Amino acid sequence: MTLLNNILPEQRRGKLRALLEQGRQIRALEAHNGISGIIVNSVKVEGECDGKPVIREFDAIWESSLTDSASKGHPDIEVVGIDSRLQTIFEILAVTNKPMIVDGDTGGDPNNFEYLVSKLERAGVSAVIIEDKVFPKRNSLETGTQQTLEDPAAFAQKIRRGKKTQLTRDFMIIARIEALIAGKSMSEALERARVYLKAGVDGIMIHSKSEKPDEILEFAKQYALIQKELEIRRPLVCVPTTYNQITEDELGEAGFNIVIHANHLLRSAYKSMEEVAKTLLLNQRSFEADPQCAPVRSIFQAVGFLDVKKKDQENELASNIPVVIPAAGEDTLLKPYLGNKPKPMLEIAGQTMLQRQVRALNQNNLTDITVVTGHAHEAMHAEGVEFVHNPSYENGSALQSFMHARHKLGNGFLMLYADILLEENIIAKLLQYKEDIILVADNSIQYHKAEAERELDYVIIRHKHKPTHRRISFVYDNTIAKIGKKINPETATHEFIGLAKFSKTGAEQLIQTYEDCVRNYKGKFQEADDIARFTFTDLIQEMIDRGFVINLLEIHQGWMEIHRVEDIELANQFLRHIQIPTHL
Ligand code: SPV
Ligand code: MG
Repeated sequence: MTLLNNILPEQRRGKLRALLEQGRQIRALEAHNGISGIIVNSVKVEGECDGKPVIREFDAIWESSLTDSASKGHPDIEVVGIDSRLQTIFEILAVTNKPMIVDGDTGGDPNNFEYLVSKLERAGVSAVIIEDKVFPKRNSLETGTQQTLEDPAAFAQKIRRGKKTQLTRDFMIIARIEALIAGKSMSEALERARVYLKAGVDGIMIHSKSEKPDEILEFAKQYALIQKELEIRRPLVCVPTTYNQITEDELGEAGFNIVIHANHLLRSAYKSMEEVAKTLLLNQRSFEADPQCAPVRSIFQAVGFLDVKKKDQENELASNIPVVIPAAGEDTLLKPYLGNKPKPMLEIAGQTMLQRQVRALNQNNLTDITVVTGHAHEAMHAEGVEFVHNPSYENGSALQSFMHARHKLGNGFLMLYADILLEENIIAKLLQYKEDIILVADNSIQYHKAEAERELDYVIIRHKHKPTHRRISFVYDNTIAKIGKKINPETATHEFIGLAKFSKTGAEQLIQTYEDCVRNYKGKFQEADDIARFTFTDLIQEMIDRGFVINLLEIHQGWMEIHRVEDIELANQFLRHIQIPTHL
């Protein structure tokens, strides 16, 4: 269902009468379900007339008994009950905003008709057309079908009852004359029109199954005289299914105010569906049927799925996306410096690393922060953070520890390594991107040689480019081809900084790949000697190999990794002057 055409019943109901009162000729097309309603509502052709642009579209939706019944696999004999018809009517109303004219069949007996009028008017339908036949009617188009006409006085009484029931002036009741369908004379048809007009009907439909328009044109001529005689102007309606060589303009000139194309979407859909079904049988595959089918994306567009996707992405941006900080492992290099503390508790210029990370996240409205602990977890603390402990952190991989926060990952998340300090604006920039999986990577290794003793998470992007200036830039323009510590530093274009964002879809892809790897692989895996110790970057490389798109947000500096004692001293120097509120 698309919400694009959302409209209230009272806003829609009066549209048909208003258009008619403006003197507009109404072009209506049949709809039998939501998606055909969307087509009637939205299809346009554009052209030019006398140098001026012209747009032609349908003015109203015809909710046909023939096509509603047929789309449910039933004959058009009033066997599809009113509740089922209403269901279709609501379905179409929910996705359209143009006026709807409902084919009310005979309208049932006067009591039934009152209920029908009340329900349709409430729903925002603009008009109902009822035919002067006896319930249960037979469709009008098949020759040789027995057609039993209603007594005109009884039908006029039904019209009066209906008119009394409606609450607004907006709603219209139109009487459909079936005399010509039943083989009766033109004078009987005209006499019926006179009786129904006197009963207060809002318009007349003259139906015919002749292949020539002659009889309805004759009716229209005489109808003009009756209107003159009664000093009223009430719209005249026709359904040119059998006499379809006459144009709307010609019908308009003859006095018809509403032209209904009554069954064409169902008939064309039926033909096309049958052809596609046969093509599939003949070829035992759907490839040959593709040209006969709309692309799936066109359907997604029509029914509003692409809007939903867009809103989901916007919602994700605006929402407090969970952040997971894996911090279970022990840092052996800094052990003498850390003592019994875990690395996130390392103080840099008076604040722990974790406090600094929490502050940078909070400044981006990210408050749902989970830290996975392992080594020295008793010493881990920070306000506003949920801790999840992995007691067996020593036996498994860092990824296994990360998956202890699995309950936070399902709807999308941010992952942040515990040993980096970064400027808040890097997080802000990352939050703006809508890609399913995006890793933040620094391009400064393109300007200086990597230090030999440091093991970096190197990245090679798909389309290597040479940046022309050294200012901080956040130009996201590529996807990752390779990631890992064993990449030749000379060929690396970037360094992964330990910050990544996953949408709901991206998170699903990551988790599924992780679970598949854990279940099905043994021994060496990507760069890991053993799958039991595979890392985040191993998993990302596996995803790349499997064809998932891993995007890259390029930055230039603005972050640092605390890896060696020198890094701590450097960070102290940089951050000493920055005041951080103590409650963080
Ligand atoms: C319908 O579309 O259901 C109609 C028009 O009533 S006709 O089928 O021509 O009777
Ligand atoms: Mg009908």
